[in-house]
Amino acid sequence: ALDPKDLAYANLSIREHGDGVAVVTLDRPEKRNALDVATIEELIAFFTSARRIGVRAVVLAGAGDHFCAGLDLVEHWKADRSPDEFMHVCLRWHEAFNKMEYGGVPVIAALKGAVVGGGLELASAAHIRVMDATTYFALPEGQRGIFTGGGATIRVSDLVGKARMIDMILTGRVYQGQEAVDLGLAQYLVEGSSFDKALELAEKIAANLPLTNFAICSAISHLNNMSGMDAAYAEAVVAGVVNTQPAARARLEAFANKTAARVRPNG
Ligand code: 1HE
Repeated sequence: ALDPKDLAYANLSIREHGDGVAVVTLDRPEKRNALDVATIEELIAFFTSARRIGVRAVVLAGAGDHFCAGLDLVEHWKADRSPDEFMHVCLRWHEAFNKMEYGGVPVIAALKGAVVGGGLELASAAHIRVMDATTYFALPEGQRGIFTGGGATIRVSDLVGKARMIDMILTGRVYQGQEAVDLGLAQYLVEGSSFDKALELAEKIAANLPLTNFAICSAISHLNNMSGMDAAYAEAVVAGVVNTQPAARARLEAFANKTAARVRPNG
């Protein structure tokens, strides 16, 4: 079990659900979970420590009807920041989202309502996105007179392609429903609760070996940043470590002994 003192935050509510599955909830529903400086610092703290404190998978959710309204526009307006100050705000966002994407702990985002601006940047740093009938995606930055600063130019472009990302930020276009899945904004669209589905996926994923999940949720992103030659080499090195881990031997033996489940088509 995780130590409750490792899970005490103010703007995040964190509880353990099942063996090593941490449910991390953005907990400012009265502000539609807008990302202020304090929340970003808590995301950095949690995702920096997640693997060390024994977290095996994370469900990332939002309290209330909306996942996340993006940058706290009121805090930003009141602070009247200098360019240098806002650059450093953005660097902290990148620290948080890079810790998520490259940290080696699977993150499954349970999306509902608005997933907009920085909320979409946050969601796109997760490894799996689950949406429901209420979920909608947009980049309102163009309309607000600002620009993305939390990685949308990289991660949202990766999900939907550069041309669609440019259209989203130029026009404020909203994507929802099956179309959003078809474009790659989410991998799952459920009729019921995205949270229940995300939790089901997290529990299944947490049963994988942690070193295997580490490779999947860290190495793949790193490898994608490399040249093809370097990526193939590094993939071999990662596989050398992961595929010979002692903990994998029992699973391989079960396959050899015909006691392990076979891969079958969906019934
Ligand atoms: C906020 C924020 C926010 C709500 N910052 N306070 N993001 C946006 O442009 C989206 C802005 N938000 C909205 O469009 C809507 O609020 C929602 C669609 C998300 C929700 O609508 P609704 O009708 O449920 O709520 P509301 O009445 O608009 O807001 C409720 C409260 O949340 C209200 O505060 P109150 O004190 O007056 O009650 C709102 O001010 C507050 N609130 N969203 C601050 N975003 C690193 S660069 C990233 C750049 C961006 O992310 S830009 C995109 C910003």
